[in-house]
Amino acid sequence: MSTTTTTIATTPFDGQKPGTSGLRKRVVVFQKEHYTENFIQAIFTAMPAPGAQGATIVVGGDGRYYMRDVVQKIIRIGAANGIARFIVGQDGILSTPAASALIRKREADGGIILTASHNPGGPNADFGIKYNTRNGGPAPESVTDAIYAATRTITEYHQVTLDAPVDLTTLGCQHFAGFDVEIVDSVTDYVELTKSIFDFDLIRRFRQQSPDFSLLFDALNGVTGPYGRRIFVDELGFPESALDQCTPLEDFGGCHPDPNLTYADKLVARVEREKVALGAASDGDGDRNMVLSHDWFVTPSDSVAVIAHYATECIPYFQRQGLRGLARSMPTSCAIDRVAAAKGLEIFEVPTGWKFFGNLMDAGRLSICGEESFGTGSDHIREKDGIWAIVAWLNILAHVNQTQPAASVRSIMRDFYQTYGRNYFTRYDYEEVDADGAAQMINDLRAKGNDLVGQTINGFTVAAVNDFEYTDPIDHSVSRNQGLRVIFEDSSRIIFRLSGTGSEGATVRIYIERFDPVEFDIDAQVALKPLVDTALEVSQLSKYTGRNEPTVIT
Ligand code: G16
Repeated sequence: MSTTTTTIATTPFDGQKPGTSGLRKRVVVFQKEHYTENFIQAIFTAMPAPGAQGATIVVGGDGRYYMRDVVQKIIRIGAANGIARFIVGQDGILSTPAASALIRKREADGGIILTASHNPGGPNADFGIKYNTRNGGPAPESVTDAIYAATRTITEYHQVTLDAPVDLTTLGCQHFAGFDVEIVDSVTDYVELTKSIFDFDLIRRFRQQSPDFSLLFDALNGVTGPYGRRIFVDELGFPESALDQCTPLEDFGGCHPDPNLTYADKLVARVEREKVALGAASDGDGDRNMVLSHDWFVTPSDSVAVIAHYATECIPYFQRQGLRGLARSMPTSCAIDRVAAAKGLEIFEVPTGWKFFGNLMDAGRLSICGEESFGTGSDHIREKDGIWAIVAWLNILAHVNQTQPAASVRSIMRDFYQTYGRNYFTRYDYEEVDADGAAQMINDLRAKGNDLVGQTINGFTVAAVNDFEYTDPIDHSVSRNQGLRVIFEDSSRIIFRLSGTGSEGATVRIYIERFDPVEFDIDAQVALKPLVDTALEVSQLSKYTGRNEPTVIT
């Protein structure tokens, strides 16, 4: 099919700086004339060497409103910038982990993932564009900085003109003058990869031998519905009733597709009412996960630590290659550190953002990592992987039940605490507060940091106050101001951070952690109440933000 290339004059937009994970804004912002085109052009301008000419890229997203329009724009602008091959999920659909897996499997030069992750979708909600590099992971800051710089100086973008939109529904390769578009099944490669990691036979046997064991997977109307159906129902044999909200919708059915106790309230209620043994959810684009049972909520910080604890005992992928090292984001609880110490493994503490794990994985020093923000994963890909974490729990449950019949999520957690002690953890989010007030609060806290040292507040004596700074052990890049930490003499911590993924105002996050070596059964909110009060007192949060209650507690 013949094409012509046109060049369109444009001017820069303010604020096209990628955040924690790509550029996220309201759909109406992306719909402004030239706004999306500018950002896409900036990605191709800034693509790491050898650049866009002749490159292969993977394109797909979570199915949210406006995604299919943007897939067409990427193909037109990408082709005009020299992209030779676009590998696109059918109908534009690829979960974030599936996109990462595809970039790696096909040895593509990179990928563009269209998602605002757990943020709501629809004409009045959010959209997002994220660039991943050839390792399959989110672009590091050096690349996102280059993209941002390109958005600041852009004067024109290039696009090919096509007679009709590219057909995104028919599998196979379409040839155009100078480039190809290959439409691939969105699910198959990912399912094959997952089967190669876990012991599907063991899980099937466990399911057959444990008729009382029930699974409920809620995709929150996000992208993972078809992935969940293929894995949990077709492959593992769970009944169709084990699935809920598994049809991807452009607006996620009006829900907030974020797997936590607040936004996945339908799942939480059903798990309690129906006495479900393993309840699980993933977010809009499939990289986050939540795991719970009718009598226990597994914090993400605990979840990754438990998976690391059992990995080489029962998960074939880790039995084959061993554990190279473990890691967590800084605000994530230190439970995984205890596993690393017991196993004699390296442990890394990185800033919030999955992109910080990539270099360590590429260097062969990191196998399993996680974040308190419901992200869990391993070096099988370079994104966090919601379904991976859920299948990991099924694999562990199946394994432990071989020697302890009727072992449950709760009993596994109890055993874990008995071995390592319990890191109580909670996070308070104050969403969409006034950005200036939030920034002022952090600045003032930073300024009075040293004065706090030595003070005793609510019985906790401050040992140190500092801004987290990270030097990447592989490329030695430095990331500063990654969260303000108040550390107490008993090793309890309070961390203040502004989210990098919101689309309006600012979101303040307060992370609170306390270790208890012997008491495991206190309700986390009760165990942490004195520290929460301390955090609110130290920060004067309500004075700066006008908020008395958090939007979300996890
Ligand atoms: C993204 C990043 C995660 C990060 C999370 C929260 O997740 O990939 O690494 O932990 O945001 O970031 P923040 O606290 O800055 O909002 P996702 O699922 O939104 O891509």
